[in-house]
Amino acid sequence: AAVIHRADYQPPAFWIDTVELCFDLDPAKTRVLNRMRLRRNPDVPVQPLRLDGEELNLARVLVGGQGTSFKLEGGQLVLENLPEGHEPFELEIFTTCAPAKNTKLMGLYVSNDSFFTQCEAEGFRRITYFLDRPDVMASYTVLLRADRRRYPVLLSNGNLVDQGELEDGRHYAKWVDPHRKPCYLFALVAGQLVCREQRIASRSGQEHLLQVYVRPGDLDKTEHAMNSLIDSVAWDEARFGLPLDLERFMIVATSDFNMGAMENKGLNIFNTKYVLASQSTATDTDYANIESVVGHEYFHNWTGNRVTCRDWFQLSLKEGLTVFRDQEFSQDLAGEASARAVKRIEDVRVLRTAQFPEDAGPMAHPVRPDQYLEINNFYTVTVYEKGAEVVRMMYTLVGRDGFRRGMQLYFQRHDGQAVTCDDFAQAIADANPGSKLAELLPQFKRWYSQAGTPRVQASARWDAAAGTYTLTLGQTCPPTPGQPVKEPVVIPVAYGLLDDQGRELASGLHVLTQASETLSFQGLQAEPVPSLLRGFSAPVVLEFDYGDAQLLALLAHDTDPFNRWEAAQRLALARALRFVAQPHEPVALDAPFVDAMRGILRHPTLDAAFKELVLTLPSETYIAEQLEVVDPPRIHAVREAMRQQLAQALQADWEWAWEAHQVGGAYRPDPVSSGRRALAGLALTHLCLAARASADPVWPGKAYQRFKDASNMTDRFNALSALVVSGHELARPALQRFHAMFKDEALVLDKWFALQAGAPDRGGNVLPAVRQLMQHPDFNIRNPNRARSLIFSYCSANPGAFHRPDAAGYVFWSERVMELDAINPQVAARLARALDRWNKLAEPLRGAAREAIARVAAKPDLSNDVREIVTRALA
Ligand code: B3K
Ligand code: ZN
Repeated sequence: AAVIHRADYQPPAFWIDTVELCFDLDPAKTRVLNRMRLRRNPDVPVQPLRLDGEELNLARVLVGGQGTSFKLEGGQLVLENLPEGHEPFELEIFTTCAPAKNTKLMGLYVSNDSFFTQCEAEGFRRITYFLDRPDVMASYTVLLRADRRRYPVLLSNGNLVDQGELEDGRHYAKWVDPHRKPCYLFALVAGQLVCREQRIASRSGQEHLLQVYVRPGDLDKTEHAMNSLIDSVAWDEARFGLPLDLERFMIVATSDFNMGAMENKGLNIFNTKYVLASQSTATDTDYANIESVVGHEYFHNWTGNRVTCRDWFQLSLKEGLTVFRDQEFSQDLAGEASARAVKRIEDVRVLRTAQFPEDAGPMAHPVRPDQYLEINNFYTVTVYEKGAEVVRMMYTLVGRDGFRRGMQLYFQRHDGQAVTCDDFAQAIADANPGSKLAELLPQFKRWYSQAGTPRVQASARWDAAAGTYTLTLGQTCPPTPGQPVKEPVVIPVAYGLLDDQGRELASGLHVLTQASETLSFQGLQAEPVPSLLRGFSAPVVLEFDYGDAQLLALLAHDTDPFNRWEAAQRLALARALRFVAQPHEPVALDAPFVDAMRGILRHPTLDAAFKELVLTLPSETYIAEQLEVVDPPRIHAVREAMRQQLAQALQADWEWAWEAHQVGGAYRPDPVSSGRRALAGLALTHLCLAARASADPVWPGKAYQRFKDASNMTDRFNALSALVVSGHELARPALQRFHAMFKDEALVLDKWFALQAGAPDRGGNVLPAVRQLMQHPDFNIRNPNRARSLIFSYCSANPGAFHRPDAAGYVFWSERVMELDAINPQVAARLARALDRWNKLAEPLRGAAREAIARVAAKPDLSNDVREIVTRALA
């Protein structure tokens, strides 16, 4: 297979106007008749038609009803003797495929006796021969035929126009999608499903039918997903003037799914993890994730489906923008400013712990990549989350109303088209003449073309005699693979200056464009404290040599909640880095830091959710990113020791926090209640940790009691987790009991596996436990959720346990990557990325990790997916 380059884009040689698909669904052998109307693209030189296909059995090809000659070349079906001229002609292709054998979960596959499809990015070619590229948009008519008893529900995109009985206990359903679409948005579902439905009216009075389909027995877990969908429809109409354009909008849940969910036109297919919720099985975080993923897929209906991508290099056109939209949706639903800030902090935490490392490692790529071997490897945090930050910077530069105008112009210009990231940026800029974005557009667009996280170096000078404060802001960006030299980008820096009483002396937005710029402030009485990059106004690393006193002042007074949290992170990070660098000194937290933490925990007015974020130490991954050479077990030991000290030093405060944040009444996953439960949970963990030191059984006993009596999964799981994290002996019976209680709840069992695989390592005990859990009757490596819950939780989310000096973690990793690659290359390639940062590891880990990657790379029959990851890692 060859590397694909963005610069090689060519428009298609043919257009496909209409597609009629007829399916005879059978798990072993499904027959697909594909009747298309095509015509030559007049803008392209005359050439053969090359249709993509994969793992298909070809039975017949007819052109205009007549047999024709064809070739199969490298998987493609090549037709040379097609009618000349530009008149449309009819092409019929008859193929079969084997959905029951489809373990890759791309194309048409079977899960729990039902049929599902996944076509993005290039799965449609596993269903029929086609121009499998997003710039070919066609009108679809779909006829589904299947056994009535086994597959009573038959769904596809658009409107149901006909249904009825056939011979031999079979039945049929015919669907017509009123909207043209690229084939990656095609979907079908067939099986024994039940649905919750709701009729709604839009602002204009238009009626719509919303449906959420699940397996019988799961209906009582669909209320939250339905409510999230209703909220999404209303939000997009209110905030962006974008209405639902379909009579019927369906969501279907499946437990075998490679990712979170898929925005197929009118027929979204979801991982059960992002649909099913009840208070007894789902945590507050699950509820929040469902809301955001339901929103995300729904918002794709405009940003992705109505306007789609010209080619897959433009993926962030729809993904970055849609993540930005789902983030705004969740913030708007959260309501108050403080709850919005909590969501912003959570989003930035994801960006910095997952995207920054990606941008600094072997897989670094621009938001709009330039090349790929396997496009599925580029559904990344860079394309999604950094892409969303790029959209957010545009939003910051043109303002809320300006951004809405820009979106309107984007749809006016491009509705029904397949376009590029440039087209989007141009529309936002053109709708805002005179804005900084319009003025700086070519430079701004470097955010799309340059990989790597820019660093902003800030320094300050205080001239007491003149009362002048001067800030110098510089920017640099480290080289990334294939991009040795970087140009300056446009960096919106939101800032404020505080006096020593915490009063705000100045605030504003500085748009940094040069390698170095100076700002000065006159007439000040005393040296101010700078609050820089408020709200995380750009996806950069801010380097400023803050002193403790300044950070403590920001933590106490900043009006920007993001920077208040950030001040605490910086205080904790500075300490963690110091301890990591001094392996022979004891890890001892200083009183000012502990007192500041106590001050936040006991603060009379701050939200519980915000307190929980401030009192959570920076993650091991984030600490590791600050270092040139990384020893993950050492970082783990330092972070654990810091947490242990906070547990003991603040014991009375944690006790107060636990008591004061109990939530009574009916369960509600709203931001206030969730925040209280989160803080109480954090308190309980610290109390169990403190009990470890004193051997006092009271708090572990209380945790066990709470674990047994909890009336919701959040409290129950937090209590269980407190026992596991503190390593208390009650963890074992609690885990057993938890399994017995939820043995029939797949999503809860995933939590059970994940908790054990992610537990703090004590003398190397986690890997043997993981190996043993691989033998558990409930483990199944073919189910992506289950594989992720056990294998990924260990390899990707538990650095202290994974990076063992004996390299046994790496051996386990290489075995699993190769085992999974034979089943499901997409999942295998994700796992392969667990060793992305091997080059930074301290010896002997570094050498051992390299060897493990080389072992995988040496396997002869690797998928493109895994090959691309390991090749880049070793480059
Ligand atoms: N667009 C899909 C992701 C498809 C992934 C293909 N490997 C889900 C989403 O981003 O909404
Ligand atoms: Zn998306």
